[in-house]
Amino acid sequence: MSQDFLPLKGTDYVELYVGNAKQSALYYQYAFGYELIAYAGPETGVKDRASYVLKQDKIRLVLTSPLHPDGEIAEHIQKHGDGVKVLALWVDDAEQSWIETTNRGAESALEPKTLSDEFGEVKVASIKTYGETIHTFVERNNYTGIFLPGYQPRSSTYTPQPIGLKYIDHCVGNVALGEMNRWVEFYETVMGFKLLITFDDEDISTEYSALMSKVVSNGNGYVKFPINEPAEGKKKSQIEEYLDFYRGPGVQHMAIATDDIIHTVTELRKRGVEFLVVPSSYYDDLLDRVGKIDEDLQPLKDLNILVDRDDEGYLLQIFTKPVQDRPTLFFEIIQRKGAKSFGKGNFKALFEAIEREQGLRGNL
Ligand code: TYF
Ligand code: FE
Repeated sequence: MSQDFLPLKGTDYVELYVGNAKQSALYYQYAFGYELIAYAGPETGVKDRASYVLKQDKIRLVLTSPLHPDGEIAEHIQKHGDGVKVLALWVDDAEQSWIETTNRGAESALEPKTLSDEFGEVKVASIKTYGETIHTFVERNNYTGIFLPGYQPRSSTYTPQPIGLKYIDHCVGNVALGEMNRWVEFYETVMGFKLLITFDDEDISTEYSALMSKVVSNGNGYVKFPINEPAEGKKKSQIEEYLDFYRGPGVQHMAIATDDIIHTVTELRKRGVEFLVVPSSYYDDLLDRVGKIDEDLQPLKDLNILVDRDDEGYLLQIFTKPVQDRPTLFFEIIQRKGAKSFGKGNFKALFEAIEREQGLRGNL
């Protein structure tokens, strides 16, 4: 086997550009159980923005707002609303990652550069992907600071209990009609990823919307990026609704892994996080479809958690409603019990639930 030219150690962080980072940070702390660990802003010598870093187990979220109406961040928010700007990847060599990918056709977003403070050095470099989203390669050479140079430790007087969110399982991109294969090829050619799964029209068209999806994964499987595009349906695809409101391609959902989905979803619901609802008939024949599972049926039904099985095991999953007023970014909570797939058996029930919401918004 040929050498992996882009070895990835996992997701380093995900950065969202949001209208009010101070308030978003409290939402993610309060509702999702993240802990505030770091901050950069005017008080730390960064004049044009404020960034809050939240952590839960292996997950780091960065929430950034501009302090002025002009500039790249403000323009991003004006156009897209709140959304994911950076999917940062943890590497051993940021410059080499940038060289390998730009040599293969990636467009640079940031040339390799070294950030340093009294806690050491971090090297970063970025390339563009779909829409205005970028990948930042992060090389942490024995860096002992809280996050990145420029950030200072920061805590909140509100210290939530973690609710079991462990790591990012996958991040999904929505791209324009006819562009899915181009982006799959980008991940294959430029980043050395492999095509893992294809979902075509047949797998996933409902009465209304339809979509196509291909999942690409890096060599060690730590980083998985499904890519969706709209397909012709009777009515407007959920992917088109996203593209209309995000004004272009972008991150549709992040799936976060838990080891105890019943606990995690119970806590999220208590704190007011809203989830998509499938009809109770979904549970009538669930055990016939998926066979024996460790969990009791009743709490799954009470919490509206979905279950699917593949050759290697089963998975439990649930989807939040969009987490901002535009019908764009949402979260998936997933617990894998052996299954490596994405819940194809749930697509119909899930997409019908998404379409009911789309209908309520008048966007079908
Ligand atoms: O990531 C996935 O493939 C699953 C299913 O619009 C999915 O979470 C696919 C498309 C979509 C919502 C969920
Ligand atoms: Fe997913």
